[in-house]
Amino acid sequence: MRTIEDEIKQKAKSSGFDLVGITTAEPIDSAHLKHFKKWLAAGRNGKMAWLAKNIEKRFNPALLLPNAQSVICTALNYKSLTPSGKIASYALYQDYHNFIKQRLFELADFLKNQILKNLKFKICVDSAPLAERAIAERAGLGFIGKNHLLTNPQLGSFLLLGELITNLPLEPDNPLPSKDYCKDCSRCIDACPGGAISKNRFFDACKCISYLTIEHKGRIPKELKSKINSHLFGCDRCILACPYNKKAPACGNRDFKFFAERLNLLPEQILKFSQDDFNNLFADSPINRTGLRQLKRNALICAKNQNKI
Ligand code: B12
Repeated sequence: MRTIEDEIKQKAKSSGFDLVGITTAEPIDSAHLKHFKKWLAAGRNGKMAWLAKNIEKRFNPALLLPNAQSVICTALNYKSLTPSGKIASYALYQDYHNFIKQRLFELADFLKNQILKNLKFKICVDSAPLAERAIAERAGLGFIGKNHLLTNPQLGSFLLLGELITNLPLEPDNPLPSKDYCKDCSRCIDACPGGAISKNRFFDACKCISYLTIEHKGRIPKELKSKINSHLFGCDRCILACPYNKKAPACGNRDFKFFAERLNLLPEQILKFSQDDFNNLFADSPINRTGLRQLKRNALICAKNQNKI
């Protein structure tokens, strides 16, 4: 017999998600909170001061939605067959925040109409204070690898996450069997240009090319400029190095729009961009939020690294 949980999963998959799992709204294992507090205290969040707000909420979905009972966790595979090397793969597609949110709203409508009229829900995609990888891990979507990414043994870690917290009680899924999925592999640690990933699992955002090119405003420390190499926006090196991604299938969702014209942008082209050029190319992109000024800052560093100016 088909259960409500089966119907929810089928609905989510038919709207384009590659993975769906359910967990309770109970607090996330306190080891995560402990790790997070230690991480902040060590200043590894760089200038992302917003991460120090709502700490308790981040690890307790019930603080994000009163009377929360369940969390429906989803993942969208965004592996590109043609990675750019200069622009992080996720930014080659349309803005995933809107894409995922829209589909989670549709799922909420479905639940409201079919299952619970009095449905209360909260949608989280990236910006909400919810530890998304930890909750997705508990819902059985994958394990958190040494590269700090939620990794599914079959689909790899080119996965974007989104959650629907609801007051609907649902039967939770089990996490994957507990084992050392990365074993003694250290490819992501070796591949990280800035040395942000280490064996002790203490991620140093200040050394991450993604942080430096996307989140870090203002001047980039001199000693890190060469590490940026030709990365104009974000970095996929720790993902590309992961063996789980070698055999993973590419994104099969044709509705998730891919912009091939973003693949081979040159720093010297970006340096000449007007605001209109920028808007035309990145209107529907996570790059839009970062803005032209910061993209030009990155382009200047890349151009100098390549001795182009
Ligand atoms: C801040 C942030 C960043 C920062 C910091 C990254 C980081 N690793 O924390 C920066 C700007 C650098 C960044 C970069 C990227 N990000 Co980001 N980011 C986030 C955000 C908003 C919060 C992450 C966070 O809480 N960090 C806090 C620290 C403490 O996390 P952590 O050190 O990894 O530790 C956590 C776990 O790994 C685990 N853990 C680690 N060590 C240990 C040890 C013990 C003992 C235990 C129990 C647990 C544990 O517990 C911690 C808490 O859950 C999330 C969205 C969200 N709301 O969750 C997206 C998110 C993690 N990012 C995402 C993506 C796609 C990226 C990039 C790939 C983008 C790119 N290509 O440029 C890179 C990847 C860099 C990397 N290897 O982590 C996706 C990851 C999807 C996935 N498959 O996992 C997320 C989930 C957004 C989304 N909705 O899809 N990101």
